[in-house]
Amino acid sequence: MQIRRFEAGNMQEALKRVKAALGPEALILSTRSSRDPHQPRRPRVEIVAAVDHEPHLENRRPAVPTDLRPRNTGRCAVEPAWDTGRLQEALLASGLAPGWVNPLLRELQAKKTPGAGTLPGRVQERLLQKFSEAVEVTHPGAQGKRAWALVGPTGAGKTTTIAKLAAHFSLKLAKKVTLITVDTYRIGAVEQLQTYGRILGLPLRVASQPEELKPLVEGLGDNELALIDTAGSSPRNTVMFQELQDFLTVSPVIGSHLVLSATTKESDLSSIIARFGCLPLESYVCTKLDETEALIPLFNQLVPQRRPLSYLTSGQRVPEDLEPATKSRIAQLIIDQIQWN
Ligand SMILES: Nc1nc2c(ncn2[C@@H]2O[C@H](COP(=O)(O)OP(=O)(O)OP(=O)(O)O)[C@@H](O)[C@H]2O)c(=O)[nH]1
Ligand SMILES: [Mg+2]
Repeated sequence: MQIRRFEAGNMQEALKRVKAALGPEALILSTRSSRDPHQPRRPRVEIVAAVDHEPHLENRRPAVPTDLRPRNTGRCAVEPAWDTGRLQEALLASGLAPGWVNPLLRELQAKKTPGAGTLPGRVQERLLQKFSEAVEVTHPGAQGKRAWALVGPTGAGKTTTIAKLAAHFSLKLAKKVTLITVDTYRIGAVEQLQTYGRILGLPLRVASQPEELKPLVEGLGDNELALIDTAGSSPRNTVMFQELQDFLTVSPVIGSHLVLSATTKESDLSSIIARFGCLPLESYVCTKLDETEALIPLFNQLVPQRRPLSYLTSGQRVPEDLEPATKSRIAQLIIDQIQWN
């Protein structure tokens, strides 16, 4: 196997260099964005790629792979067909993690689709199917626990999502919902949830110690649901994190759901997920999908690892801007992020 490093000013250019040097079968092992050390204002992309044979490109294949050349049908110019190399380029340039793209392409290649001559519409259809299969979703309302705690970093949208869920379950599904907050840190946190409780006509309980939370959740009946609001925790705040863990492990009735904002940058998402991963997490709630055009960082962190998504939120309106996560919806959101040219 030959492994090489390539650098360029942007992803497209770096991928072009990989293809020129190693050929279309090159496997992308990693991608990294940084700054030019001599001109810090200039972005730089670094790709590490490999091939498991010696590339003899000039002998083996033409500069432009034949199946990418527009076909002469005798009628008019047709769209260039797609091969796996071009597809890999589009997926990586859109930000999908190489560790996700390469196995996906191998699967598609094994099934001989998309192959030479495949048109973009057909490629998208196949990808939609593949992404749908890859996405894990869960519906905690159907089989889950009776008390749900929403955890996550500060400002991720925990309290707002609790209000949306409370409205959904009490008004639409006639569940008896109790709001509980253990967030006694932030000034105004209790009042924020209290306001929602008043509007929705739901009781609010405050638990300032884990022992106070235990009886509140263990007495819940069949048609009852408790939604527990927690204080935003930074992955670096060890003391606060330990306290949160004490609350959430006080009863097996409690299931925890990690709230992640789509506006968080990928490296932060990764450390948040690692930190909160020590809690018994049942699902991931994705918020603020309306606030960014770049959803790939979030899906990079959730889909390839088969982390189950439960709800998506895309706006501040309570209860409208909440939807249960479905495989097809998420697959479509991923497809919509891909830059096809
Ligand atoms: N645009 C948009 N804003 C949202 C969404 N969800 C929540 N917000 C807003 O994000 C802000 C923070 O939301 P909160 O629900 O208070 O967040 P939190 O996680 O409870 O914050 P802390 O309790 O301080 O940790 C509020 O202004 C919400 O209206 C969403 O899906 N889209
Ligand atoms: Mg809050």
